[in-house]
Amino acid sequence: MGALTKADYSLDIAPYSLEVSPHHVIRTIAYNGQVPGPLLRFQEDRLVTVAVANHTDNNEVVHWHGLFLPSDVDGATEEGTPPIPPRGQAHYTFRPRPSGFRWYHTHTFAGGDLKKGLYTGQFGFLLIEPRENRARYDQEVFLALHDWKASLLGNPDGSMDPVYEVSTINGRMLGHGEPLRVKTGQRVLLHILNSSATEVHWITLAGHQFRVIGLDGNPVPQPKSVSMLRLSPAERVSTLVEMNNPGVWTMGEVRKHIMAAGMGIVVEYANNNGKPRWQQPESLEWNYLDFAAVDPAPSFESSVTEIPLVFESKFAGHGAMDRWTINGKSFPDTDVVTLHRGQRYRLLFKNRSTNDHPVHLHRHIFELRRFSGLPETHGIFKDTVLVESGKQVDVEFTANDPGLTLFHCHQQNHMDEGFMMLFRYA
Ligand SMILES: [Cu+2]
Repeated sequence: MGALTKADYSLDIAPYSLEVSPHHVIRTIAYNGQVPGPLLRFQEDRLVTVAVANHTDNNEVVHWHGLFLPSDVDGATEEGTPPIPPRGQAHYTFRPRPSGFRWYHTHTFAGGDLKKGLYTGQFGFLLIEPRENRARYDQEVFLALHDWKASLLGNPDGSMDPVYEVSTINGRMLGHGEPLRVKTGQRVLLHILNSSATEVHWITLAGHQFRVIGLDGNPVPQPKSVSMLRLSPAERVSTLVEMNNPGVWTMGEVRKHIMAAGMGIVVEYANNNGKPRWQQPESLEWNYLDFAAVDPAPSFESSVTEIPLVFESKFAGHGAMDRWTINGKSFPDTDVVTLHRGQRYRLLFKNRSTNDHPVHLHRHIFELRRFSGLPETHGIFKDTVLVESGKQVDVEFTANDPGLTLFHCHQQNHMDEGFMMLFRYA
């Protein structure tokens, strides 16, 4: 490998022992011997090269989540990105865009091996700096929610799902990481990522409100203060917190057993000490539409091509994980949807299963347009949306990035069990 220029980054994928607490060391795989991996800051549209070395015994690939990249560097082998063989190397060279809070992670198959894929520590924050900074803040903090030590647990119907022993924020259990140190009067910009392989998380900061300014790294039209955030796998929330309640507080998972498993972080004001205080949020509501544009949504246009996508599960036998289908077929046998460049599409996500699904479209950003039983909405742009059990969510995007494009549920066990399909451009 040639010498790297100063603007470049390198990632080493290798086995790593993560000390989540003095009593818990987790054998996993990480980038550059740290969890999360290094924070990558890219300038929008400025060519960058990331050199990746794979020191493991398995094929790897790095996906740049939320970016508009050519299929051969996007980081999904299904789109044609070459895998990085064991002990091999790859260079990813691209112009990062759009600006915003993105992330990078492995995009490999795990199947029944719950120590592979997104069950590992292979994830990191990626910030694409805009030409002008919009948010004003005193401190910028990146937090990743993750779950560890997965095993399969039987459901009443005999099918299996992963459950976890340990949950962390930035690779540490509550009380075992550095506290988040703040000062009275500060405005702290929190960029929160759910990097869990399969779990949705609900987060609150005792004594404080979150002013949500971005979803999946994209500014929302109507920032609003809430007492609790919900993040499904792969989702990000960017939020400003006014540090106006001096003390020592806990930020963490609203569900007691998940916080007990470690998902929390102490927020400590300067010159304060003592036991961190915790309180349940006033409201346990989360609704994407709280942040939508307030002016009436443009009505559904007939020039938009609708693509209905029906999600269903198939019982695969006692002791097995369910199989998943889109329009009746499992990957790699799912239909390939043909897109025409410049055309506007409306994806109709119809969830006819008993699970919620965080579905993700590669290489594009879509606009939330309608949730079951509600009027049209607009102004919220995302790359991942949680489609709740039994519900329908409609999103729109313009086909403007030719190349093979993967669409899948971001829950590792669901994508592994067939919940994946490809779009191609005509
Ligand atoms: Cu799913």
